[in-house]
Amino acid sequence: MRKALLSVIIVSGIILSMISSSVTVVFAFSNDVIREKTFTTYYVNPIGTPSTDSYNVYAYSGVHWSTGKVVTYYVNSKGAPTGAIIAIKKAFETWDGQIGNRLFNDNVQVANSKLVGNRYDGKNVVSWGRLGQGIIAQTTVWYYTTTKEIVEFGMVFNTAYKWGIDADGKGSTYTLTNAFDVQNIATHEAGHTLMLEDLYTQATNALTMYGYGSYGQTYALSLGAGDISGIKAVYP
Ligand SMILES: [Ca+2]
Ligand SMILES: [Ca+2]
Ligand SMILES: [Zn+2]
Repeated sequence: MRKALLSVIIVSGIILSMISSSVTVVFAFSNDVIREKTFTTYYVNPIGTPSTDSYNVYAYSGVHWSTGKVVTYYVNSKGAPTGAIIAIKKAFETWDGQIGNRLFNDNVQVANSKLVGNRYDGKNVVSWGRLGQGIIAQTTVWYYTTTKEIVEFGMVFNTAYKWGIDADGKGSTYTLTNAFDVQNIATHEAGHTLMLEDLYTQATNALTMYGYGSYGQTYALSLGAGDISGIKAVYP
């Protein structure tokens, strides 16, 4: 188990966040070992005007879905706003559209209320549930350490926060206050299911893989230059 903790204090006074990542060995199966990696998205106050989304940088772990794999996932919308399933699908398909729509199954499975997004149970599940303070969402990926192939993912959105759907679905006329747009955050989390990693520098704050989210944020709906370079590099 590896843990990295980094405290970030932004001196203008309001933001105090903590980044942590952990890798856990789940179990050994035949000659390979499955590991679990969880990505956590933390709340920050709005960043103001974002930088350009033409910034071309990404971070990639080396872990990936196997060639030819079609990934089917379930959405448990209990606790989610109306329209969440469509918003989740749009988030995944925003990435899929960059690689010829070959990875994520267009037919989203509607999950029963017992399926949750943080369990290694043979199903890729997106759900809403209670997470810790300051955490917007968490995505977990299970993968083989030897082949670096992904076995399963899960995603949980924190019900401690309000969630909504951007009125026009584009992000240009955001109307929600004190709520996170489902598609905006889901597009970031979907990037983690591809094993793209968080970016934290100020210059990357308009990219989808920027590691923080804030109320009213909608620019992660569309991919920036670095995001597109990332998925095309991982899934050429
Ligand atoms: Ca698709
Ligand atoms: Ca699961
Ligand atoms: Zn993230």
